[in-house]
Parts: sequence; C-alpha cells; structure tokens
Amino acid sequence: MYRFKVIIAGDKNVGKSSLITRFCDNSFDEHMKETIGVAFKRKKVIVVENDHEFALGLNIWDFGGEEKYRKLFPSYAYNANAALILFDTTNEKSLNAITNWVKMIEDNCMSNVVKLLIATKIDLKEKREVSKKKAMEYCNNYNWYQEIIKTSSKTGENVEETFLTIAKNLLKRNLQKCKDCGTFFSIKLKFCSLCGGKTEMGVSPI
Ligand SMILES: Nc1nc2c(ncn2[C@@H]2O[C@H](COP(=O)(O)OP(=O)(O)O)[C@@H](O)[C@H]2O)c(=O)[nH]1
Ligand SMILES: [Mg+2]
Repeated sequence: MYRFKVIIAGDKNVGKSSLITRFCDNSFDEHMKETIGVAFKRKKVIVVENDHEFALGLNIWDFGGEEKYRKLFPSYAYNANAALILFDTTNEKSLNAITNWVKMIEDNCMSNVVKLLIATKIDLKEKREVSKKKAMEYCNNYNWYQEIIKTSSKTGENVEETFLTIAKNLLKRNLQKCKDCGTFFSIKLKFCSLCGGKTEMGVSPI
C-alpha cells in the first residue's frame, strides 16, 4: 500500500468537510459543524494503470478555513503530497480567495505537490454566482492548471472522480517502474527497492 497525505484548502463554508464526509462515509449533512483547527480521515483507493492494480492509502486532512486557524497552515501542509483547492460556485469571493490558498500551498508544500481545483455545490444551480467561463479565466493564470472538477457533496456527483484523479496523479508523480523486474518504486530512489536494478535516467514514470 502506498500512503499519501492529501490536504484540502479553501475558504470557510466552501464545502471542505462535506467533500471529505461524502467520500469517506458516503453521507451528507445540511448542517455540517464548523471544523475546529485540523481534522483527519483515511480511505483506501484502488487505481488501475498499465494493467496493474495499485492500492493507495489516502490520509485526508481537513482544515478550519477561518482566519484564526491560518497560522496552523504551515504545519497542516507539511509533507503533503496533494492539495485540493476548493471554491464554492455559489460564492464568487471564494473563487478570488484561491490565489491566497495556492500561495500558501506553494510556500509550505514540496514542489512536486499535486494540485487540483475543485468547484463545489453544483447542485445549487439557482444560487450560482460563478460561471464556468469565469472560473476558467481565473484558473488559466496558473501554469499547472489542467481542469476544474465540478462536484456536489449533496448528490455525490464527481466526488469519487475527484479522489481518483488525485490518486492517479500521485502515482504518476511519485512512482517509477523498474526496467529489470517491473516493480514500481519511489521516484526518489536510484535503485529498485526489490531487485536493485538501476534507474534509467530520463525515463518517465508510469
Ligand atoms: N447544497 C449543497 N450544500 C453543500 C454542499 N457542500 C457543502 N454544503 C453545505 O455548505 C455548508 C458548509 O459546508 P462545510 O463542509 O462545513 O464547509 P467547510 O467550512 O469548507 O468545511 C454546510 O451547510 C453544508 O451542508 C453541496 O455540494 N451542496
Ligand atoms: Mg469544515
């Protein structure tokens, strides 16, 4: 099992705790309690890549988005392998706040941290303040930006997909395949952890 730390960033009330609760417990609470400081959940994800099944243990860290908790962010983000950055489609301010969250992630995480942008509460169509065009224009500022995943923790839409996308990116960014024995091992190692085969320089990971 490969273990990774995943953190969730975004303003208070964007739906961070709800996304984690839908993914880990498959439930939703209209009156979700405010997150005090930092909370933590675990879930196993199976990814199939190149006919190979990988089991990933995601350690998912939740964070109280309130201003008073911001000083905890460096220790919260420490050693994170992936960060989900959330904005609420019913609150335009939460989209503009992304800049700060991205900066805090880049200042406090490793340079190879996987970053993914998530739009939340897409079931609330009548309250929508952020159009797809506006969100894309905003996010085009980031050179790492690939896609915005649109989610609803209420209906569950795209919640599994969010964490599967994270898991696939984590594999690509952290593992390499041994050319001698086919084992997957950490990209940081120069020799295969099973057979000792040497890493071929420049060979891209899976
Ligand atoms: N309709 C709807 N409400 C949501 C959704 N996600 C979160 N909420 C509600 O938004 C509020 C804030 O959610 P919460 O997860 O506590 O946000 P957090 O502060 O970022 O952790 C709660 O009342 C949730 O029930 C969603 O996908 N759809
Ligand atoms: Mg919360």
